[in-house]
Amino acid sequence: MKLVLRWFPYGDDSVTLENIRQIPGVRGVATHLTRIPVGDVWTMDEINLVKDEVNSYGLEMEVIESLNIHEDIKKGLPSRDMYIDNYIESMKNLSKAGVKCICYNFMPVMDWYRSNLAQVLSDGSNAMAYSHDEAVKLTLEKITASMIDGANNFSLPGWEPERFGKMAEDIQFYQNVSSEEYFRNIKYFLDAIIPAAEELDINFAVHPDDPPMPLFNLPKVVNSKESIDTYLNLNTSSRNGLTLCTGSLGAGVHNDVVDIAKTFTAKGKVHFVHLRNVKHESDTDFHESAHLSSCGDLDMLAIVKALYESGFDGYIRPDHGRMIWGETGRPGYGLYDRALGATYINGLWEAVTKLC
Ligand SMILES: [Mn+2]
Repeated sequence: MKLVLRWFPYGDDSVTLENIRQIPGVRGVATHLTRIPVGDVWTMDEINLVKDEVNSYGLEMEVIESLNIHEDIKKGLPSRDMYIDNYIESMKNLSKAGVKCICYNFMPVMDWYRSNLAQVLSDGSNAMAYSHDEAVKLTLEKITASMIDGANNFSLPGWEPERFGKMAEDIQFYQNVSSEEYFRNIKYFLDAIIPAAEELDINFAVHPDDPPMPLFNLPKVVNSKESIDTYLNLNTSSRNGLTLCTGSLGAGVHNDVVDIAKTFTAKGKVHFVHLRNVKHESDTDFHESAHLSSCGDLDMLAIVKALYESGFDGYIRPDHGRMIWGETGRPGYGLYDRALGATYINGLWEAVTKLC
């Protein structure tokens, strides 16, 4: 496995590459060219600008998170073919730059959501939290306003400002889209890009819905063992794989994350892992906890053991951390708690490789 950390370029991150290179065991970053609008081609010049900066710190840029999918592809509009062509062009350029894994999601309208970006925990730290009862009562305007206000002036991945103006209209659009129709749009996309991924030696890794609970009656995509299976069977190439996000899946009390890790890693379908822990406050409500098993509801050792014993050889990153020691930054993406998470993951990995 290769350990990476998510990092945002163009000075849009409180964490520097100098910080990241000093975390033991971290080999590279998972990054995203945030200044290119969703749907446009990622040019060689833009890719190399970021890659050269990453490489200059002795770090690798083999993972992209995310190469976002234009809403017209998700909606199945005639313009999707042009956006798919652009997507493949970006993949070709990323491959030339040595990228091996692309994480993305197919969630309509909004990539992820929390009702509180800084819930104060009992130890005085704060973390992102979700209350389903609170979320369903909110209007779209209140939701977008709370995400912008809580972002501490950093961009939020998947909440690009150009999307805000169209969100209400997009939500309306999906009220008439059945789950079957939505999955046909996914298959259309996968059947177009997976042959390119095979040719370019790039693994595709879909990120689960985050949170797994439905909001605004939008189609859910990947939020359970069954839906992962359905998604991966839309195109059976090994390139059509999963980002096993333990926190996103673990937020659903119906999910056995150890079993999911075992099942899909054994099938060679897990290309990227986001390791984090969640603590449930009820069946639908949770906050993001420290990575340590005893801080949340997931058995992190059992998950890492399942990955190792099933032959996992992809990328792992610590996922969202809490804000601790007075740090401020992009919610979920501070330095300290993610560095502690990385160190914990290193410890778990060393233990399973030597003892199992
Ligand atoms: Mn994740």
